[in-house]
Amino acid sequence: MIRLFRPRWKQDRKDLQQSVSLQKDNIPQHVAVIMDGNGRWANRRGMPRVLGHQNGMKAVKRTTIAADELGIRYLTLYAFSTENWKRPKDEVDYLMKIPQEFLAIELDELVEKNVQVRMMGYTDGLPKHTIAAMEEAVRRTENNTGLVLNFALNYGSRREITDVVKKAIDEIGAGRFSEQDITEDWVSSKLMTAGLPDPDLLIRTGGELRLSNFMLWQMAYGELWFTDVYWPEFGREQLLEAVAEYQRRTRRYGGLS
Ligand code: V07
Repeated sequence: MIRLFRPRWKQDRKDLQQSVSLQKDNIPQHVAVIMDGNGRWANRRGMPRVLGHQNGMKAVKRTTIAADELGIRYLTLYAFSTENWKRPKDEVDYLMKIPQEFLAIELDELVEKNVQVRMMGYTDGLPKHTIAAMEEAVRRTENNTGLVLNFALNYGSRREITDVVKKAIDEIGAGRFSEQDITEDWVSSKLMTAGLPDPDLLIRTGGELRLSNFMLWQMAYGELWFTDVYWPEFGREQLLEAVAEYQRRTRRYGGLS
């Protein structure tokens, strides 16, 4: 049992006094996060939306460090969906600069902390500078053996699954494959998450209760945890709370415990 106390400056607040107790042997291996509520967080403060994204970047940093400390092995963050192109051009342009900005500040530390950076998503439509920055991060960390930090960028689950269907048809058409070869494991091995275990826990911040086209296949049995907290406010405490709740749930995979 590890006992993680609230920071000292919060200990005089009655409502925050309880500590979070976690079982060390039941930490979710793979946690996925829909980082929602950045724009609304900024609006609330009368700030431009981009400042919400800017502060969202800081939450990415905090959450990565906390996940690493907790012993989470894989952290997948939904940074940009295939639907986000519908946003105003200025905002999209700004979002596309974030990977570069984030990595300029954080990559050295990620390398040093033995974090392996990964990407999943479609490169079409992404600016060259964004792709180049991400490729550099992947290359510089590919031999790292610690936390896998997987960014979902221009990712959409239906498109991902549709691509696997097309691939199956190709394989059969080319005579390399018969229908019986198309198993669940085969499908999993052709998804963008190939090589990663399915998420054990999905966190969505910002109050919406939807999957929004994120890891539909992979989340067949994963636990869901929703919070009203906006992403820029998310950090170690909220992650601990989510993991504590995860540990309270019995996972039966459709069978009996
Ligand atoms: C983005 C900050 C977090 C809240 C969600 C929207 C805004 C980190 C990345 C990132 C992506 C790839 C990479 C390194 C960092 C990022 C986008 C948006 C597009 F290699 N945060 N973040 N990418 N936001």
